[in-house]
Amino acid sequence: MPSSILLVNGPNLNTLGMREPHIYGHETLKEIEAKCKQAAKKLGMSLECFQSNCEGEIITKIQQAVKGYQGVIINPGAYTHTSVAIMDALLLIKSPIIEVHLSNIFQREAFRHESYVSKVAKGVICGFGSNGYLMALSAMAELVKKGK
Ligand code: CA2
Repeated sequence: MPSSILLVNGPNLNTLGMREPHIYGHETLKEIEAKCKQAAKKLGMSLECFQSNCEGEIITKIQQAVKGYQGVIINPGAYTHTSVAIMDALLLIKSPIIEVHLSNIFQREAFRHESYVSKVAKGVICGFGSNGYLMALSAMAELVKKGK
C-alpha cells in the first residue's frame, strides 16, 4: 500500500497565479496540486490535497490527520506567522511534518521571519517556488522510508 501524505495549503493560496506572480509564480494551486500528485505517485506515495482560508478548518483537518497519514506537508500561508492554534494542532501529529513556502520568507518583511510552524516541523523549504513542494515530497519519501 502506498504511504498517504496530506498536503495542506492555507489562506489565499487558492488565488495563486492570479496576482503577484513575481513573488508566487504563474501556476495555479490546482496545477501545483496535480504536479504534486504525479510526483507523489512516482515516489510510491498517495497525496491528498486540502486548502482552506479558515484557521479552524485547517485545525480540524490536522486533527483528523492524526491517524491515517504517514506525513504532512503544509504551507500555512500567513497563519505561519500568527497561529499558535495551528502549531498546537500539529503537535498532535506523530508523523513527519514539512513546512513549505513559495517565497523566501527571510528576504521579506520582518513579520514573515517568525514561524510558529517551524517550531514543530521536521524541516522547512522556502524560496524555491512551487518546486519547494516537490522537494518536500522527495524529502518526505526518504523520511517515510526510514520511518522517521
Ligand atoms: O511564500 C509563501 O508560500 C507564503 O506562505 C505565502 C503567504 C505569505 O503570507 C507567507 O508569508 C509566505 C501568502 C499567500 C498569499 O497568496 C497569494 C496568492 C496569489 C497572490 C498573492 C498572494
